[in-house]
Amino acid sequence: MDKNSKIYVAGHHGLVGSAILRKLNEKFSNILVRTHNELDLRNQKAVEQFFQKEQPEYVFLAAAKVGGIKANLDYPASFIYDNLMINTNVIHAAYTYGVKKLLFLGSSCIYPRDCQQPIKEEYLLTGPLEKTNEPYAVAKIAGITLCHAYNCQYGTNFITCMPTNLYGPNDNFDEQSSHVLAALIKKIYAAYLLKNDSVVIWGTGNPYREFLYVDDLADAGLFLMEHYNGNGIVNIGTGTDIKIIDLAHLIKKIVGYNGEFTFDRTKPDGMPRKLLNSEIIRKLRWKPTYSLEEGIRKTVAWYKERYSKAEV
Ligand code: GFB
Repeated sequence: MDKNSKIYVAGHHGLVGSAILRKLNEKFSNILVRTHNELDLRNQKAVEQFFQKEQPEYVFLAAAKVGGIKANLDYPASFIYDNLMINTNVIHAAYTYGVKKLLFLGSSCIYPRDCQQPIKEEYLLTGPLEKTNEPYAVAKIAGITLCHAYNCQYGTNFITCMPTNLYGPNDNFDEQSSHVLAALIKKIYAAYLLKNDSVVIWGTGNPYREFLYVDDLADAGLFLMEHYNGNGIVNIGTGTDIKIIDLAHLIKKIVGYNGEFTFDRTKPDGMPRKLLNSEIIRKLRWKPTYSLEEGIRKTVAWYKERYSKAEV
């Protein structure tokens, strides 16, 4: 990619897309974006017309219907339908209109629920998926398979990466539909402001999760777009994970909250662990910049600035 390459960022308002846009704005001057209202990526005709008119050279496919464990349980049909349509329409249009390179962003939930840890890319489809996010995972696996099949049949250059759990500015902080780190920031900060005695943690607090600050993901995505050409999926993680209850205590320390934690065991734990093996991207000489504590401090600062007391 050079400075004037025409680059389309699909999903630029979301956690990942907005981070990729920030990163690209540092180096490139011809970046294309469309809001959901301007272009519904589930509509094949609209996507074809957009690609025909704009002829992007590079595509970052960060658009997706995303959400935490409860959102996946509440809306399984939306998670599989929306993501299948988005992935299929954008990948096919990218082929039809000659996109030079496309980066497809998957998710660590594509791997089998009980596979060996840390998870290597080769473990894909070697066992049953985690039930709580199977529809979403199947749509992401379909997206990976689409990219690989188009590369084989049509000679396209559509690369695929699998980030671990992500967090950072522009995340979804809605208590019901968000992922755990954003949800805990919202709940713990609200309890701090309102001087509540305790904060509820869903499940047992015993699962482990690996968290990558979203600006590191954006840096990795641009790195792969510029330096990686291949049909293998590439994991993007930090290499360390943390127990959910210990994550809650870390956020509690950063926010300055002094209350306690209680557990709502009616909520599911999901995968017991999903620590990625990121050796492939490490061997390509990429590694993350932010520690978990640094990333949480930056996210809490962003959250405090963005959300007044009235909205907590
Ligand atoms: O982040 P999360 O919603 O999704 O939940 P997954 C991670 C763990 O945190 C689960 C626990 O064990 C939750 O029970 N948890 C504790 C909470 N308190 C909370 C809370 O207040 N809110 C939330 N949301 N969780 C997602 C997939 O799985 O991983 C997505 O559902 C995607 O589709 C994403 O793949 C990367 O990490 O379990």
